[in-house]
Amino acid sequence: MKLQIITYPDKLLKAHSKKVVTFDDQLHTLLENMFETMIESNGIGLAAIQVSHPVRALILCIPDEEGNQLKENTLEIINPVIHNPQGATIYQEGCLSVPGFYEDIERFESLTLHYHDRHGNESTLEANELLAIAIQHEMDHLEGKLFIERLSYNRRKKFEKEYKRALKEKKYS
Ligand code: QAP
Ligand code: CO
Repeated sequence: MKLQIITYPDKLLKAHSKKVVTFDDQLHTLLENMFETMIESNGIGLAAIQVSHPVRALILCIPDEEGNQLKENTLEIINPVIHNPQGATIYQEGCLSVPGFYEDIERFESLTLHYHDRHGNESTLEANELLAIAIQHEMDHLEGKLFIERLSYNRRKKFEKEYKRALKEKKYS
């Protein structure tokens, strides 16, 4: 089932997501619905809060060399914690909750992630490049933070102006 993605400036996006404590069918259904929602919306990452569920769960599906997003390549990440973040890299980010807007954001270049899978089993992964960037972007959502909050004062002002105009024109609704 495709879920509705909430968009900026919806205040729920500012909520702090709570730890997942029960790894049950309800969580699995949420993850399935998030996958369908992300793929149908042409996204590579989605946090549960973006579909109005303030729990520490996110999914990522980085396209392969041919640009295909395979379900078996999807990462389901619950209660993540970043270890050993290193380096810096800049990437032009977007967000399904901020449609039509993209800006350069600086992130750590590599990191180790500790997390749980959908069954509650502990897992670890080493990430760099786009995966590392996507993890940091999605983990910001768990703290109620959007990438636009990482823009400089002037770029943020430019964003607010452009975004408000787009909303008025009802380009996205
Ligand atoms: C987060 O973002 C991300 O504005 C995932 O009209 C971004 O999937 C991770 C999207 C950059 C790593 C690097 C945005 C789709 C998708 C839009 C997305 C839009 C349609 C964003
Ligand atoms: Co986002």
